[in-house]
Amino acid sequence: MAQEIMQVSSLPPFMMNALQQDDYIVHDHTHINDPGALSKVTALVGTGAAKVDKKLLMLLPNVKLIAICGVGYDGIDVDAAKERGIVVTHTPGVLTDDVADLAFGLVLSIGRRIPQADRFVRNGDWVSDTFPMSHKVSGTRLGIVGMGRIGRAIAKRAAAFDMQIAYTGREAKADLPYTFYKTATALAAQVDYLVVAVSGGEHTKNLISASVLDELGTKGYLINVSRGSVVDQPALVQALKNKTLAGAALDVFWDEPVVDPELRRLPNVVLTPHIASATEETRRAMAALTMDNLRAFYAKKPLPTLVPECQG
Ligand code: 8YV
Repeated sequence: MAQEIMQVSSLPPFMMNALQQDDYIVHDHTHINDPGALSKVTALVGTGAAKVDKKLLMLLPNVKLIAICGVGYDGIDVDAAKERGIVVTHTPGVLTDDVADLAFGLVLSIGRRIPQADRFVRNGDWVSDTFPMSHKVSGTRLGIVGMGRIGRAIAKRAAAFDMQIAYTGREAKADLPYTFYKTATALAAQVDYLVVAVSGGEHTKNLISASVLDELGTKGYLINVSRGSVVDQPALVQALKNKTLAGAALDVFWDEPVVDPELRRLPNVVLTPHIASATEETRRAMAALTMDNLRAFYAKKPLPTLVPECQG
């Protein structure tokens, strides 16, 4: 019998094809017009953008799995899910390198002003003007907020650029040679580039506050590849406008895909549309891992990548 599942965000075409090939009946929660179908749904599937709260789960009495195609699952009320005996899976590991690559690309872009230089040439400004000098990346100081898988992969790249690496997180990691700071504020005071790679959610909301930005200072750059919610965005816009911060390179935003027009107008920013894991290869690997979790669930086998809160 075909299993009925519900998508809780848009899904890439190759994921939809894989679901169809496996004979799942896929409902879309924004278009559900048959209330009878709600009780037939046994699993939810969505990307890191999915929002699943208690209210939605109450409408779905037979859901027992939420399979997220993404490493971040801050949109999912995991406590509410666990209370109802629902397990949550995600896709860690397969996207680590891509996210670290983009983070480092953003470090280079904002420090060396690559997108601005590209616009300068395209606009024909080169014939009459000289592009202003940028700032060094090699040999400078890099701070990482959140030393998980992605933080470590960013550190590896920074080490190849001879950067002095420091970090903050829940605790110091005994196996790492980098300097640990207890708070993001203390770390920000000691670095030129501050890269945010911590997970999103209530516990990290506005962690990069006005005072962290103040410490990073007039020569400091902020790079964010985690979640928009981690940065106090109005404070960031203010700091950039007042030039109390040198610049920011952001892949994630409050209320994305809508991006604050003030931020879009600023010259000292590099903005990308949440593309850190968006390579053909990695998105396919993420979809494949999501399918593995779904298949294991219906085959009553151990789930490959449960979120930490659902392990053990
Ligand atoms: C995408 C992400 O948002 O993995 C994450 O947490 O933010 C991204 O990879 C998305 O989940 C892709 O499906």
